[in-house]
Amino acid sequence: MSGENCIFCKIVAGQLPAKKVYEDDDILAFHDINPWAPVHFLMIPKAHIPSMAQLDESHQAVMGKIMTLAPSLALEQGCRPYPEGGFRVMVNTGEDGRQEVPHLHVHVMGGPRPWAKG
Ligand code: DGP
Repeated sequence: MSGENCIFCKIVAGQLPAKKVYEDDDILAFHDINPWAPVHFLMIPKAHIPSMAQLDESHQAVMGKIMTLAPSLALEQGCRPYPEGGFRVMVNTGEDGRQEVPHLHVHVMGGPRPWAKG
């Protein structure tokens, strides 16, 4: 399942380049092209889900995988350990949520402050 003209589906398909952080059959993580923080990567389901607003029970496993993997990837990518360090997780959803790319993605941001944004 892939969204026509979806840039993140194109990254999943290898049609657009990305600096990958993690990949398995269900999910992909890659560096954000416009980082807000010293560490800033995105975690996405490979299947095209437009946003968090479309989630239902069938997505519990893939979303659970993303949320439980995020802490170890954050540490691997250079976030400092909790509680002095930690990270910020953000899922922008829809126009009011300032979502720009209509393929569900979880931002994971961290590293020493100050950050460029956020
Ligand atoms: P959002 O506002 O939550 O939809 O943020 C989308 C993010 O996706 C934004 O921080 C920039 C990032 N982004 C957009 N296009 C690309 C791309 O082609 N490659 C990568 N790596 N990131 C992208």
